[in-house]
Amino acid sequence: MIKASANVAVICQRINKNVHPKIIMARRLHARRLEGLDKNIWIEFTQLAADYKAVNLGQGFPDFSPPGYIQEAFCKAVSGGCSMHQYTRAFGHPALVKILAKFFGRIVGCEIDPLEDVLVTVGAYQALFCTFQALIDEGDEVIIIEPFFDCYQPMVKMAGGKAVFVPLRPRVGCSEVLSSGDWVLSPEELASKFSSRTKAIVMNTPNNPLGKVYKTEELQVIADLCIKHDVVCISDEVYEWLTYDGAKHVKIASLPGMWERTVTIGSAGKTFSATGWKVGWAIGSGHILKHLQTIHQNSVYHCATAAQEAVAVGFQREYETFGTPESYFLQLPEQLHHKRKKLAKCLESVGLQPIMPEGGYFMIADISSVKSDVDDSVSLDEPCDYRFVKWLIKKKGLATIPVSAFYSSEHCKDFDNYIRFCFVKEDSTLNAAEDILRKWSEGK
Ligand code: IK2
Repeated sequence: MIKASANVAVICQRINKNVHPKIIMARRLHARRLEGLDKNIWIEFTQLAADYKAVNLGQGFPDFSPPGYIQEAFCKAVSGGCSMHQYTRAFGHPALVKILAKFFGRIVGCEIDPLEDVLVTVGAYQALFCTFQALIDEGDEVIIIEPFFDCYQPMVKMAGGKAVFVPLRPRVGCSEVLSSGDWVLSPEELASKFSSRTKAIVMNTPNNPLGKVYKTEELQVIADLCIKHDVVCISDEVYEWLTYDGAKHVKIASLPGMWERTVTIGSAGKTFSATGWKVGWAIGSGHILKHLQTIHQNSVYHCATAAQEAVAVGFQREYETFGTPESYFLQLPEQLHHKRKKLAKCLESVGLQPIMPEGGYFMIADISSVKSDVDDSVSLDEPCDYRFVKWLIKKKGLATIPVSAFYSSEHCKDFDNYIRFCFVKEDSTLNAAEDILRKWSEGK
């Protein structure tokens, strides 16, 4: 902030030598709602990983290409004539909203109107932003289940809402917690968070960073509370196709009485391993979606046409091959299942106890037995997992993400013994990470 104000002062001095910097700096430039939101783990740790040229198991993006057919679809779209280079329909390219409605209508088990019940956005990020802006008023409470994708909290705050947190906890009596399925919500604790001020609850399945895939019974507890308290459910399902060992992704919108009160959020970036395309969507009943459209038309308005066209082709193909070995929605989890096992084996062998994810492409691991290796050169003011991750990047050349970043300040102290590894990487990247961990372990 000081830096930004100083820059403004310098620029103004250049424009008009008579303007004194202090006069410019006396005015508070930023909106109050931004206070406390300037830090961001992706900005911080992606930069650090790049600065130290670390092997990157940090941020969640594949280091391999999307499937060939969707790359071809993109190239075809780009060379497909004038209309592909111009604005398309503001709330979603017609071909894309049509196939999204058809595809997800089949899964949810209800008719989805492509024009009223679907909004295409700049990645799932913008779908989340539109949802919070559209539904949350000053003073509304939003229940967030921890660990949570970090942007939910600042987005609730920017909308004027108050985040109320409820953590998943390792199941009582579970001596060795080895699976994300052992992390559960206490129905009583969850129920205690609902009040007359509660407007929405945000959940994420399969969960980032834990990998938990909520079972139908667990979703039913949430659904019953939403119906009882007349609350909207915001369900972030960007990893919906990535489940392992028989875990089944269930859409909360498909439970009785939930379609009318759920906004389901998805991402083509995660679905087709093309995170740079930044195509996402929100799907829900038109009486909710129309408010998201209002935010969209007054902010982003249109999303990139060619990328939407390519994603539409991708979904059309997946619709036709659904449930067959040709489907990318089966091929990718199959590929990741092996990478997940490979990473877990490696972590175990160096004393980092992994929690086996049932879904998604992240794995968290307990650092309690190895964290004493961190030297004193890093700030002791920071949580233990932040210190460990920084040390691992700077001293060992391996980038991961601290798990306490996915918790509120009230609970982060209880969960700062874990770090997150991303395994949607080439085997050569995973091998390079394994080499680093092994050398470190042998040198201890
Ligand atoms: N929701 C969840 C749960 C996400 O994980 C993401 C993307 N996360 O990637 C960063 C990381 O965790 O390493 C999003 C939403 C945003 O998706 P999109 O890229 O489509 O905007």
